[in-house]
Amino acid sequence: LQGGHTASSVKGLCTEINGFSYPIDEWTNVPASILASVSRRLHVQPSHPVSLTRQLIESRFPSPTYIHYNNLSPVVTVSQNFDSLGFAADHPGRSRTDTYYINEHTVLRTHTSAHQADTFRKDDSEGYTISADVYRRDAIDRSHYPIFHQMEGARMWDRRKTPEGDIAKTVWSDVQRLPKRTLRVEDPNPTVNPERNPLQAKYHSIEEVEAMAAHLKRSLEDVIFELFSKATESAAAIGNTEMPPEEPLRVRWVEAYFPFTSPSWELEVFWQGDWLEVVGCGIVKQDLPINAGVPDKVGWAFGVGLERVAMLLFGIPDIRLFWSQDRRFLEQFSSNQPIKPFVPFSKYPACHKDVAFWLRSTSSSAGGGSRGNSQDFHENDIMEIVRNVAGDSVEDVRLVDEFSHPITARKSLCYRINYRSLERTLRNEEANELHQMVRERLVDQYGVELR
Ligand code: FA5
Ligand code: MG
Repeated sequence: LQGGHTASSVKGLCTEINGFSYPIDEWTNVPASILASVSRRLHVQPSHPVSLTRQLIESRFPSPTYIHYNNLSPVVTVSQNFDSLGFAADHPGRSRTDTYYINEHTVLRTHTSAHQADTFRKDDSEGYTISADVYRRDAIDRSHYPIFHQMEGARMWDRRKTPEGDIAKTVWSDVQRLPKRTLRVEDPNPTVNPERNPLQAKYHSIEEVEAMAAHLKRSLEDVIFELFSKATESAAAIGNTEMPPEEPLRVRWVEAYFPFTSPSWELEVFWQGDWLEVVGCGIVKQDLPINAGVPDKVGWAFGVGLERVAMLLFGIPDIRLFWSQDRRFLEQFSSNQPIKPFVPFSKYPACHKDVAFWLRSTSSSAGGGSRGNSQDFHENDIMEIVRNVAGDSVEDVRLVDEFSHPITARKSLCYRINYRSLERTLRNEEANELHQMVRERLVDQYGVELR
């Protein structure tokens, strides 16, 4: 498997992570390849682009108002990751096909929001950011990786510290102190929508939520301006003039849903011809501060994908590159120089190989979900096998064919695996060997019948 030295390993009936030992059980699904990367912590590696991006965003949330946390352990309880945030018991994010379980009660966090409740409880500051590695069983392609980095941010106001407990006026005066940037902002929806984006009327007045929403939106627009005006300069420097620097940057606010905020939004940025979702955010559901023993605090929270921003900022074309230890990658970034666009090293040849198979027939798969979601096979399962066998030597895995036998109703899937290293040319025998191993594991682990 990838990664020679590691701080973590699966040993006997326990998993060791950063010196702590966790008993395994029938929920355990964290492979050694993931454990081997837990110690990498790209968000705090000096001069790494994920770390530089973190620092740029943190600089827009200055102390003493905001405290910056960068060292929280990735091992959290199911309760921290899901229950404390109000995720329903049957939320798909909880399933073993989507989340890495260390055991029944313990997971690798799937988002930095896992620390919201604890931070509200412990932290007496007005705001914070939390940057960290997060883990998701997910598809394989150029913008998805099973480990990525998020930054969570929050700003809270305390009713006990404001006259008559009404924080609207205080928040508006804080809004006035935020920088006002020249962005073209599209924000067509009212702040609340009774069905899709409701006010938490039991806890907040509409005036308070209008004020907090303005503070949230203005704060994030400031971050986007800071980052993307730098990225624009950087793109112009390499002659990429698809977005001329003199045009104001376009952003738009879109209604969203998260179990732990209401109302909620996503912020999208118009970047080189496309609208890109970069941030999810909203007004914190009051259950969180109430359950954390700080019922008088109200405020907003956001979560941003750091790789997604870094890819735009530095023009990095493939998310696997962040994990590269190749000097041709690492030496292009430095905290002492302005944002400089990444110069890709030569692209090595791709090698496509298909694997087609019949799923084991189960009564539940007849007429069941799409994309191979029968009871004993999920698309993320083949993604995981490919990752464990071939690591970063695979660029993407795509479903290219799917059909059900007209009489037996058995389902057939065909996936195309694109073998391509970022660092060297793969020999054909190497790719064949990897592919053979993927085929064998599909049979061994999921009982499929190869075609
Ligand atoms: C969340 O994770 C919420 N916790 C964000 C949030 C925080 C909302 C606080 C409200 C309040 P989401 O699953 O959309 O939301 O992920 C946030 C960002 O992570 C996405 O916008 C995207 O930039 C990034 N992201 C998601 N999956 C991947 C992946 N597999 N690889 C790389 N980046 C990803
Ligand atoms: Mg999202």
